[in-house]
Amino acid sequence: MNVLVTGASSGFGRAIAQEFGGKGHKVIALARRKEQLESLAQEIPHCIALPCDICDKDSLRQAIESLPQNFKEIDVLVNNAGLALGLTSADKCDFEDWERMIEVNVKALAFITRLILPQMVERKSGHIITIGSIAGSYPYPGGNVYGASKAFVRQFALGLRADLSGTNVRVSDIEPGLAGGSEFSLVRFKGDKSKADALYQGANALTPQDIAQAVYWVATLPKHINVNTLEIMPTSQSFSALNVHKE
Ligand code: NDP
Ligand code: 8X3
Repeated sequence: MNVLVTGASSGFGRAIAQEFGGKGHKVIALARRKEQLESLAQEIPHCIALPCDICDKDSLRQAIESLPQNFKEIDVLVNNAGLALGLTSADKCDFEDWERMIEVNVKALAFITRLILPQMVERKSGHIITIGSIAGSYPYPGGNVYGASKAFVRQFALGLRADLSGTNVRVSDIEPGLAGGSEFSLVRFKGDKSKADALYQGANALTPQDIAQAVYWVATLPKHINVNTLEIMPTSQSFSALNVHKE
């Protein structure tokens, strides 16, 4: 299979690229940081590094068009690139953080999907895999726009399923909970490593490899099976009572 992974320079995306690449699939690794992509490409027998900002529509279109002939047919698009910025209450947070999350998690994800889908529909074959989050289903303080963007991802994936009826194109939304081993919290806390590390201390969180294996499983199931949504938490994470504020 030819697998295009967005956000392949770190965390889940890198592990997903390694998982598919290690099993003999051809990987197109997309992210902004070229060096990280090139070091990944050296580990994988058939891998192309595609340095690109997915928010830049023209560059993205050109990058996809520039792919060599044997990488042009995308069998699996893994929409993994995404970020959370801040964990501040909606009345106090930085509006630019909200805009950035919407740009990357919502608009860029929708655009790359729109770019790749026609070739899948034409071939009557393909799989769009989105990386949503439990934050799209369960609200938490400070999750505001991040959670809303992931609710979009979930509903977009389900909506695609409806549109793609009869095309054989599959769509799956993988929804992880707390996962360490990536740059997610470092980005969310704007480089504050001690804050990021503290979140995972003793939590026995999910790892990027856990998510990569789930993505690989979903993508390699027999063609008549479509996993719509797959919610995954570390065993250590569970639900809590709803908050009631008392005077
Ligand atoms: P990382 O920060 O390690 O990875 C994010 C990736 O997205 C990086 O490779 C980054 O690459 C890429 N990216 C960000 N912005 C852009 C852009 N504009 N253009 C291209 N690539 C971009 O975090 P994770 O691996 O943890 O996160 C991956 C996905 O999983 C995200 O969508 C996240 O929301 C989701 N998720 C994470 C969870 C967690 O607890 N870690 C849990 C649930 C979901 P670069 O900077 O080089 O561009
Ligand atoms: C990342 C998981 O719970 O930090 O999407 O929002 S969480």
